[in-house]
Amino acid sequence: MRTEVAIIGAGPAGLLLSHLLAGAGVHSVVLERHTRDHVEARIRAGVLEEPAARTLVAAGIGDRLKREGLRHEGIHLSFGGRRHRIDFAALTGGKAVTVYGQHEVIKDMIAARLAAGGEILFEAEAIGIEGCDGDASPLVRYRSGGVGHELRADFVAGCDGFHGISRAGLAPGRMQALERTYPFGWLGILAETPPVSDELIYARHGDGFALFSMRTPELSRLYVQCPPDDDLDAWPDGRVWAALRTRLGPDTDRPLVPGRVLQKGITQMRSFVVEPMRFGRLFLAGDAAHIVPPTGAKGMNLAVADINVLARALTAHYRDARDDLLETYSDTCLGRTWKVERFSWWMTSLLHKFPDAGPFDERLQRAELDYVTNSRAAATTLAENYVGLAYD
Ligand code: RFL
Ligand code: PHB
Repeated sequence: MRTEVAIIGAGPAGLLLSHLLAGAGVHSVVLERHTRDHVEARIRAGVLEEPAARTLVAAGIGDRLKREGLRHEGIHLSFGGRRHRIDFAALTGGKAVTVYGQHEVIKDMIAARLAAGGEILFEAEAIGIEGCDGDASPLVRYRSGGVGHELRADFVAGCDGFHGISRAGLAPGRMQALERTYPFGWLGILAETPPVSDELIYARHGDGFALFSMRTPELSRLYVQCPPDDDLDAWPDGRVWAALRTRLGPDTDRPLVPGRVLQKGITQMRSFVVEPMRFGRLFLAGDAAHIVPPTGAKGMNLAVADINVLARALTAHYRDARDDLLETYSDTCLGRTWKVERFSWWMTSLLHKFPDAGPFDERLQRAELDYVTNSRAAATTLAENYVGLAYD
């Protein structure tokens, strides 16, 4: 099989790329190792920053997002038994974020691609990429239905997430992986319980971090900090609700009412960036190239930002025979990525209980929370990063 751009992975990065390329008349094939049902049911991110939501709307895949997404003009930081609101709209000239589940974005993008005749091959697992460094067309080998296949393309987009194979295709010796791990994880639940607040609550408590988020007026998404290697068995529902009640505290709009838990999982916390994000005709985007801890709600948004740059660069190649944007792809993406890495690390440091923190570190953390909730300058820094730094 032959295409112009071979895309590995049908997550937000891969699907958005195929959609934007199709809009520019560029042919692509998406290879996805899982079934359509599996990728549409994967519960992950929930917050779209302003530039990412604008990208989806401009691409014609934002109708349901505009209808069903919840516009949030602020968040709450909770500590010392009280909530403090960060007013995004007032601090950023009217900007906001949209609460809309990543799996809903995925459903919208898959439906739009298939309706337009786009090629997404489900249960097709890429197993090798060859010949990226040269003028000849690279080759992606994949397995589908127990049989090996080949996909030849002008370019390969590695959108296969943190555990994908694409990153291994970068030039050994000429790439660098930079990483920080954190001494905790997040236990997350999706539960049938009405939101305790109209906006997200990020809570710093002596027992550890907790986050209240939501999906719909009936469905809440809640997280508690847990040891990094904790087992799900250690967290029966009763323990999760008790931890949430303690850490979120009584300062909520409505009391927390335990409801049916629909989904439960543990996420490791990691910051990771690979440099450069390109090797010849292979371009990495999204989690394949970088990971952030979820405290800043940035993972899916970073994927959208990369794809914005990559789609523009590939379109310039095909439409205008210009390769300068492909040449600068990695530098352009890394410049913004590192600012988002900084913000996600900072939010994580601000709100979690670090097992080895002494009284000095705890006083500093508390001072930082006091500062960010009392200084307009500090609150503006948080707000402008949370609603999303502008694209170039
Ligand atoms: P994805 O979504 O991981 O998609 C990669 C796809 O590639 C497929 N794949 C392969 N396909 C073919 N052949 C292979 N060899 C393959 N290997 C892998 C996979 O099956 C998959 O379908 O990466 P992408 O597109 O870069 O998107 C990244 C986002 O999914 C991720 O950053 C976010 O979910 C992170 N994240 C959040 N991001 C936000 O922007 N806002 C949030 O509020 C937010 N909250 C979160 C999060 C992630 C979480 N978890 C579970 C990791 C909350 C959580 C709990
Ligand atoms: C979510 O709704 O899943 C969510 C919200 C904010 C975050 C992380 C996850 O920082």
